[in-house]
Amino acid sequence: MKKLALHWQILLGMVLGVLFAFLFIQFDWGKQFIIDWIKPFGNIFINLLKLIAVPLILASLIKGVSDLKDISKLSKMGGRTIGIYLLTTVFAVSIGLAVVNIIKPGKFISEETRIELVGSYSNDANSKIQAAENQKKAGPLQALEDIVPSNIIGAASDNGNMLQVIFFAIFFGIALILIPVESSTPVKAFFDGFNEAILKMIDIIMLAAPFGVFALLASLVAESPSLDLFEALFWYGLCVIIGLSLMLGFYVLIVFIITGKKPQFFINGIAPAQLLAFSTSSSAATLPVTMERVVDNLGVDDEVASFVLPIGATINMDGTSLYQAVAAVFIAQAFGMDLSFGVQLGIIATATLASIGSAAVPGAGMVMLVIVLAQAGIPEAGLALIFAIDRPLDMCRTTVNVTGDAAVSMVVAKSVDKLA
Ligand code: DAS
Repeated sequence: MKKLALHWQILLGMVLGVLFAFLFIQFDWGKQFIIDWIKPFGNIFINLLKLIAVPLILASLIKGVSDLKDISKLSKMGGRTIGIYLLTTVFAVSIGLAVVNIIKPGKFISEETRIELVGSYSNDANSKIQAAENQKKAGPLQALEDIVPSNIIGAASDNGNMLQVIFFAIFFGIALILIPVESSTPVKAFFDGFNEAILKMIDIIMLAAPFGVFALLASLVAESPSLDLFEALFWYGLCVIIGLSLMLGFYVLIVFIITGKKPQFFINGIAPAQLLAFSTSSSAATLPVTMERVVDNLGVDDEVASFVLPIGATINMDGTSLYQAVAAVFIAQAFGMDLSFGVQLGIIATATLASIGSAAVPGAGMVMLVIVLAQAGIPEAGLALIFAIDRPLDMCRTTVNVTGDAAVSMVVAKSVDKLA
């Protein structure tokens, strides 16, 4: 049989996981069997995703920041590009927070299911919820103070403060730019190779995704067969889709207002790249087609496209940042945590940074979600909740990531008079 594309394998794993669990919980030994013999594989899969988060931040941010030294030659376009990318990402996160706070998908989870959830992940959940409570009693500049680590190993440890790792990575990257080229070249070469290896590790981890999803969904059903969890997951998925759709509308509007190009022109121009992004869940794999469509069909000068798009594929992931904000708040709601406005502002910062650090490969947004959860004091155990339906959402958010890159390349081209 022709090998099924990974996302169909994952969707199959989801369905089989649910069916397998509903069948086994008919027997009185079924639930315990799943908890003892199936759930561990789901936890191993989640641990693999958490394992890769810190090395991925270090590799992709150090590489990304130290590569920026080329911008000095293109400072006008470079500064504008990075600035617009940051603005669209912060806007995307804000859209995500608005949608998830209005729809409140977590409210579909019954109280007993919530208690079961906190119970089944108690070691992780309670410590995180307690940490978040402590955070509230902290002084006004505590959040700023917490960003600067006193020990990078401690910062990278399991309960570490992810922003501290990001702080170190950016600081180190800037230092790499400032030291003599003969000194920085071997270090940059090391981190380029390190980055490649980490991306390969994500590829391998994603191969295990169908089995991981099977185990996660089977244990989810076995531990709380109540349908309310699935209803909550449905509304969570809907929040992401609504937010992503609003972002697509935002891009069409921005392109029309700033460049005067009609919506139909933009949509027809970028559609083939969107379809490839949807089916591959990878901005990197789609980049060649995005480049071709933007130059040949959207009128962006080649010099602008070849600068703006590769940076965009790496650091501009508006769909991912929106998804991370929705996922973080949904998990908090599922665990009965009401996030203060301050914590949600923190999510804007960490989701923006996490999406910058996310690699342009399938599942990267999920890996970096660990940062947003850790920073906001939300139990990472919640990943098990949402991973089950992550792949279809990855397909959608990658489509938005690519569309955002194309829209920004047209805006930058227009601003330097290089849009046909
Ligand atoms: N799949 C990633 C991309 O290629 C996005 C994500 O995982 O969130 O853009």
